[in-house]
Amino acid sequence: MNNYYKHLASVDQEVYSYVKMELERQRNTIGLIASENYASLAVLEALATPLNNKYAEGYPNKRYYAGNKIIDSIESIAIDRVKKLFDAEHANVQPHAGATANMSVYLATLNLGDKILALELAHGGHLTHGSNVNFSGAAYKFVHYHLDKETGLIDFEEVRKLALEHKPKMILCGYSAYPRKIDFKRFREIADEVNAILFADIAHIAGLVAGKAHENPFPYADIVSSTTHKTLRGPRGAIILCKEKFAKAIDKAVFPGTQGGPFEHCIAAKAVCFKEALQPEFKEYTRQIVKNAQAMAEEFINLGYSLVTNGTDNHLLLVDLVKSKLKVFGKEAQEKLESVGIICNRNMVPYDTRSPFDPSGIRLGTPMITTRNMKESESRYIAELVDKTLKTESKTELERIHENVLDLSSKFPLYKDLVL
Ligand code: DSN
Repeated sequence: MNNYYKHLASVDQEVYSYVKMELERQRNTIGLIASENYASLAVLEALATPLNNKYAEGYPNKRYYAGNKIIDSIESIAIDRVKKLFDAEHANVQPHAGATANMSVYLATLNLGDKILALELAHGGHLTHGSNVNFSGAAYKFVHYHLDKETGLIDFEEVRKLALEHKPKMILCGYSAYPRKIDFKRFREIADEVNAILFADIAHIAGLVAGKAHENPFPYADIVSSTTHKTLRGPRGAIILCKEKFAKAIDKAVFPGTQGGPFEHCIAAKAVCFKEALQPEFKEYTRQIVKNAQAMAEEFINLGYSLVTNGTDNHLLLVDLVKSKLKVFGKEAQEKLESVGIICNRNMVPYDTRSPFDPSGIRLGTPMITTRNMKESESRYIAELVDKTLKTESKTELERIHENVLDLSSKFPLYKDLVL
């Protein structure tokens, strides 16, 4: 069979060999990072096209450079598909990343220093939701709501109280480490009480929303942002969806507000991803993501672990290692798991008393193993492997677990047609 990357291999052996190594790493490990996925070869092929070469500042039929008729068709297809997927009135498919998408949303709707009510980062929020080491925290005045200390759920009483007290111009929902469904209607009611814009950042759950395994933020939200590479399983990049009344301001804030030329090869790959997500199989895929996460959560609970909110409704679980009475915490747990080929990330848990560098928890997600066709039994088995890894000190035992991981990985092959 032909080498998939034969030109790369002949021009740059150094980069090619790292690509090969990374492919092998992905094939031989169990990926549990809740924000990652394996894009299809169709998506990857769209990324590696001559569309990369074109400058197309502006929007379809309103470009600043010549030669954009075909590019216009591609971007228009992406826009039409994503509007259909999320039942959105308007879509901008140009944001290069989730962070620039959020920056554009703020720029389009707020003045510097305006107030935004959002979830605290340490409780599952995101850097662009007002962290003081991020542009958002420097440019806007964030007030943060929290999760309930007992249940780990969004404390709507606090959200309402803070909204009434601070009268924010925007209320933000949508998170990076929240294992439960988001009640968009409830947020809308609070936003209406104080006349705030409701902004949902659904980067983590976009695939679940597209597959109808989670409620759509529309019609409740005014504006929705998302990355395209997480549960949505597309190329790296982002989108902004909004109600028609924000369309002009959003488009202006993306270009020329925060970005220059759009990455049209990424936009083509987004179009492919939206097509894939519109298929009935994608619905099945997203339902299986949730079933796998729930099976994994159940197994952890049976093994005596404490999970934030005691389970999950979506694609991720947050294991509280301190409450689970383990002797390893976030940093060591992440490293130990990597040593046996299980890849996850350390994570703060609500009201964490440890540092972000070595927090109390680990975050585990099932989008990647589900893409590899693993089901509930494999999800339970992975929980057992995680448990054994975290509890043993024996080198031989860790080597045995690594063998189990390699064996499981080989039974669920990745990118079979990709021959390097
Ligand atoms: N880095 C992403 C995550 O892991 O949730 C958020 O941007």
